[in-house]
Amino acid sequence: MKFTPILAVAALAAVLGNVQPAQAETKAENDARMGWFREARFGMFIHWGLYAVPAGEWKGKKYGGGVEWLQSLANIPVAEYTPLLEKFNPVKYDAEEWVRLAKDAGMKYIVITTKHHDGFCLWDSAQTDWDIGATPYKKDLLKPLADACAKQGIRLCFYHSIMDWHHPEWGDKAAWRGNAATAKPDMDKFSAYLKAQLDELLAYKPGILWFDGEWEKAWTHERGVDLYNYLLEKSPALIVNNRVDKGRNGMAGFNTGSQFKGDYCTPEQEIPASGLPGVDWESCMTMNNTWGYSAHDNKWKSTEMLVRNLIDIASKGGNYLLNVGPTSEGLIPAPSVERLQGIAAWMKVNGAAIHGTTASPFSKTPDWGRCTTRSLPDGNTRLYLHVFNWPADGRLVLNGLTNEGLKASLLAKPGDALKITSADGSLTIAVPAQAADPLATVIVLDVKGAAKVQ
Ligand code: FHN
Repeated sequence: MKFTPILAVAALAAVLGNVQPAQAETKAENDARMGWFREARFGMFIHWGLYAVPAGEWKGKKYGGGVEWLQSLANIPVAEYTPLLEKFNPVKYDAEEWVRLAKDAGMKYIVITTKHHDGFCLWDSAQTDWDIGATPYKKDLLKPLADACAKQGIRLCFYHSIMDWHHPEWGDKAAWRGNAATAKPDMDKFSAYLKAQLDELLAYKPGILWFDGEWEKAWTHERGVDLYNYLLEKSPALIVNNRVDKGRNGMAGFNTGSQFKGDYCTPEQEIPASGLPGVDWESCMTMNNTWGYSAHDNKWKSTEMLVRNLIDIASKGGNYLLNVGPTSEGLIPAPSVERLQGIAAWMKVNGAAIHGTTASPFSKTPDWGRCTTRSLPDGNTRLYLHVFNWPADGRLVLNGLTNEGLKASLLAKPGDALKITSADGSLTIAVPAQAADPLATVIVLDVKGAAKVQ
């Protein structure tokens, strides 16, 4: 897990202020629009497309990293990549099962790749034949997911790559694409295609449009601003990430200036050292080392690491977007299912310590674990203490917490009160000899008023 040095994040905070809200939107309107996202804290990312067919191998060579990039990694010209259409036939696809897995794991939204960089579309678009309609499967893959999400109360959200290696008018050419022959690509034509496809996708009423592939020079800040405004005009409740524009600072994902559009920042494969007050953000991460399905990438993170990533991110006021890469038959890989079920077991007991919480009041990450916070209707504050390192002496010391402690217990055993003492500007909780959960044991502590930490 890579941490952004605190200074860099602090410097960004100085520049950043707030991520650029929609035009002429009041704080109250922005709070209303972003409310469900902040409450959610946890979502499922799905990278699915033709790249699941070769699954990270091409002409006998295995590729590492994000194998959704295989066309580029293996320099596969469009003409050679196109026959993959014939082999993409997800007959085992069960959208209901996918949504149930996500819901059980405590994920409140699902972001699926409607189109990745290779330009292949998971729905039958009127704008192109380079889509699911040209495969043996033929049927729209997004509609069953939309129906299952609606049925199970999960927000359906769409990833959409701006960069499009298949479209002849995409303005950044690379010889291997085989369509580099377009001498002067017309980005106005490409933008019209992009908007026409997004109009089709808006019909599914997505909660978020998750843009990506904005970094090539063909896409400009001006086009990003225009697209953001176009979408918010059409769908005022929509949330759009900061990759619609050109503001993100690489994988750190935070905007480098308030002129850039986007409703939240998007660190990738990393968790910032601390959140930024007033800035919405979401860390997207894989379970192994690839977004798209790879038949040979078995470097799976442990369930403990995934749960602790979720806790770490929530304690900094961010969301965790955790990825699965389904096979070309439509199955989520077994190791991913196993981890989602492990997360579900922890969330079943501890979900209240994640959903609807806000960042820790401790400016420094405690060495015993992490803290998430909930303001209570009576003006008091509930602290969820996620203990990774259980105190051997039975005393959990919260350095600098100067509030009066009202009550404490294990989240799993609300009826068994734990003794609270305060001295020398710290609050101490007497805890049982053993941790209840090796992944993280949560202690609930209610304190008087707003949390005060020296
Ligand atoms: O190039 C993509 C990559 O394939 C993957 O989709 C990630 C997920 O956020 N985004 C881009 C890399 O930043």
